Amino acid sequence: MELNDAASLEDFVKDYALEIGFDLVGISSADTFEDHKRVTLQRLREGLMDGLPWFNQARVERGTDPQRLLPGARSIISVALSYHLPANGPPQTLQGRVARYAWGDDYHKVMKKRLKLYVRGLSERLGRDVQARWYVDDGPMLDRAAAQRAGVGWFGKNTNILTSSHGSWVFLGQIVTDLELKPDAPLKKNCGSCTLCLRACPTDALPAPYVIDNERCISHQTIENRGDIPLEIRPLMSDWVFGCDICQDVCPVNVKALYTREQAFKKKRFTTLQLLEMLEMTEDEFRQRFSNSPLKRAKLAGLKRNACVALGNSSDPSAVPTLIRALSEELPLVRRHAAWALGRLGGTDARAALQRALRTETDPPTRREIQEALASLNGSISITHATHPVWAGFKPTFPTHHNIPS
Ligand code: B12
Ligand code: SF4
Ligand code: SF4
Repeated sequence: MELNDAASLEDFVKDYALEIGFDLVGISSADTFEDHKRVTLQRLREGLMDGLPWFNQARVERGTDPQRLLPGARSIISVALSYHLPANGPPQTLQGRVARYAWGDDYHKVMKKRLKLYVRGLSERLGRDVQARWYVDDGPMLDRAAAQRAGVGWFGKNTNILTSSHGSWVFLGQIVTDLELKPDAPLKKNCGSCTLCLRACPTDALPAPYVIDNERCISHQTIENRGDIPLEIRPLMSDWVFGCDICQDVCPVNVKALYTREQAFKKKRFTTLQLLEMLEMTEDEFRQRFSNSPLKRAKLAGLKRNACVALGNSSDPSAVPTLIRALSEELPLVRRHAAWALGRLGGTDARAALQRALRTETDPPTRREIQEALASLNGSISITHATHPVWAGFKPTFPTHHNIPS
């Protein structure tokens, strides 16, 4: 695509983005995102973004002001790239489920490489040094607010950006640039009276339309949380070990979403994880296996912790021997979640192993977790959720499915 072939500069910019491999593109002004800043700062104050220490006021203020990202910014080009692939059948027993966005290569690398090529191509084709900053996910911009303003898609009640052609199965990227471009209009679409996602979320992480309570979201717990998963969330996580797709799987807009054309996402490298293998993985193996995958974000300790939770939810007693070995894991975080899982699976071997572990365990929170697992095996709970260190301070506003005797 050359400038001379296009009817306008805007058409050229958009056609070239599609030619280089993005699925959708739109343009918006470089004005500040005043409304989104206000809403986001309010969410921060209400504690709805708790658990993400890096997502703070300074970041939001900077990310919603394009002039602070690129002095002299005139426009924002928003792109979307699909990662949608046909669904797999339900996972086998002892497998954990991975959210679709992480099935292939690391999208940050894929998108940023392409955005860099795109900006370089723009400069070459326009015969001038185009000033630009580009962001995908880990930048300070509110990617969804930019995509919405550029008409790439509209906000769904599950907080994701929905697109007409590719549903919500898209990654979003932004280029803040000094190119003066006529903006596109936001789409006049919305969810109407549908509330399927709000009702499908197993942890009530969507307390109202367009609102997410970060700490209740399985995606947060399995990926971003570096500590213990709250006790009441664990049984609700089912077999999700990295991310969660439930509120997108039920979305009617996604029914006819086109599939990705991107080779890096077509590979289906990690649609599931073998839970027992995960629990015995070494740091070296982890680095080798996940170096170019979004899964590395959870770190080995996080994936082992998540594997314990999924095994605890599996009702499969064949997991017991591996979980018993995990009681001697180096990391107390993993030992604690292994103890919880053994308390859920039960059986004489699990009980004996928990009793043995209690004799040697020195880490106080882990000791308490073992005691609680033993108590739940005995049909009574020695430490109440309110006083449990993991549980204390957590907002107990939705029903718990933990093993509390009636
Ligand atoms: C923090 C974060 C998370 C957190 C918090 C999620 C959240 N909703 O904020 C957690 C870890 C839970 C998470 C999970 C996921 N994430 Co995430 N995440 C982000 C990140 C880094 C920041 C999001 C943010 O700014 N949140 C602040 C809150 C306040 O924003 P918000 O919930 O979108 O609220 C806005 C709207 O509700 C709107 N609004 C408010 N009131 C109203 C009223 C009306 C009527 C309307 C229309 C709108 C509206 O204004 C708010 C401010 O913009 C972005 C990348 C980025 N830099 O933007 C990716 C990003 C949002 N995540 C992404 C993905 C793919 C996911 C997951 C699907 C991954 C998975 N499968 O597990 C899940 C989806 C969970 C969900 N239902 O949202 C994609 C989303 C792509 C898309 N199609 O929308 C992004 C954009 C990354 C990217 N560049 O591709 N994520
Ligand atoms: S990703 Fe899962 S846990 Fe998070 S809001 Fe959607 S359905 Fe709920
Ligand atoms: S499931 Fe329904 S309410 Fe939720 S995002 Fe999709 S269309 Fe909107």
